Amino acid sequence: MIARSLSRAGLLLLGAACAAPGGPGPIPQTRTYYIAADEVNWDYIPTGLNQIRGDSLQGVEVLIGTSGSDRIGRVYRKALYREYTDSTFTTLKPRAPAWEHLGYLGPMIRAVVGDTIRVVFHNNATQPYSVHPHGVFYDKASEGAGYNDGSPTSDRGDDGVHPDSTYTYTWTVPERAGPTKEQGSTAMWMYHSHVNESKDVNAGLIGVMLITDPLMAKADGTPNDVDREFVISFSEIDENDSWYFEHNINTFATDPASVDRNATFAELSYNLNLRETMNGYQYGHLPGLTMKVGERVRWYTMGATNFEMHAPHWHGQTLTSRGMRTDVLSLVAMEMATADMVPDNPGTWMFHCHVGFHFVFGMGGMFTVTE
Ligand SMILES: [Cu+2]
Repeated sequence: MIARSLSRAGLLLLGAACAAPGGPGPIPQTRTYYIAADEVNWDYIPTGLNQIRGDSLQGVEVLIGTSGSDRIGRVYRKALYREYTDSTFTTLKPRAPAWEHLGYLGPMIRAVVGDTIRVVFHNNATQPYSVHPHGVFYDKASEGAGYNDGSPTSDRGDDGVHPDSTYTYTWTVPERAGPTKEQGSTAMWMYHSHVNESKDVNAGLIGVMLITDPLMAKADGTPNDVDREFVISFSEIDENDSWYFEHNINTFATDPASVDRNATFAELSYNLNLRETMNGYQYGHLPGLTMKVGERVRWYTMGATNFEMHAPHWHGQTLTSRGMRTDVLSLVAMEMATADMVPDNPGTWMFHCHVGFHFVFGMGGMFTVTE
């Protein structure tokens, strides 16, 4: 506790030395986010086409992208974290165009080392859900996961928030939640529901946090050495293991009785519900990846919670990551990897998972670099 207080005091001193005139600079603050779990229908392939080829779906893509007597198709009921303007949870906060690409991911939670994050969580869904963060500092009343840890009842309200209920999670952001010197100005973490970790995340409840070094933070908390940030989750979403699997069969398959609910991982009918996505989009539908030549672009990537093994690959440019020049990263389950790019090659370029099966099953997108 003493160490945390000292580091906070140190940050305040540094903030006083570095803050821009009139600006709050890195002076610690509490950042409050109003986030609900909402049940919505999600379309993995909004145009129904393969946008990478610029052509109709073909072969197995047709089975993935269209419903039928014994299959669900491209639309599924999901539970997603969505941001609201205040504690009444009546007005959705519009997503800024720069973050349109987040897709099915929850709202971006941003903070600076020294800040406190408050997430006022309202459960609009039909299932108990929680908000469990990675990286930041939490006590047992804000962990968002319940297990045999000896917590008293008073510390268990966070474990699973019941439908139509609200709970406030409080997380502090000490230095160990921020970037190391080698990482640069920002660190990436995630948050997700952890009542039934696998079913909750496959239902869609996952999002990302970005933590900035206070010495490199602008007044709004964004890093001062980056022009454009993109967050891409290479998510294998196992709809067979979502809370809404039965609902989706009964709603979207035209002959629900004919659906094989007990298919194994080795069977095609199982794999049709294993959505290989980037932020919940398949076959080139991830929107908003636009940037200019010469901009300092930071890419945050991560895997999801299944049998993940991904190889994000950018065409046409190179990046630096972990001190190495590369154009391919590697991700296992819930792993996070960051890379910096200064685009020098204008055009529209493919950006996809290099695992062959994943790419065939839809894990591909494109980004555009303009002059
Ligand atoms: Cu992959």
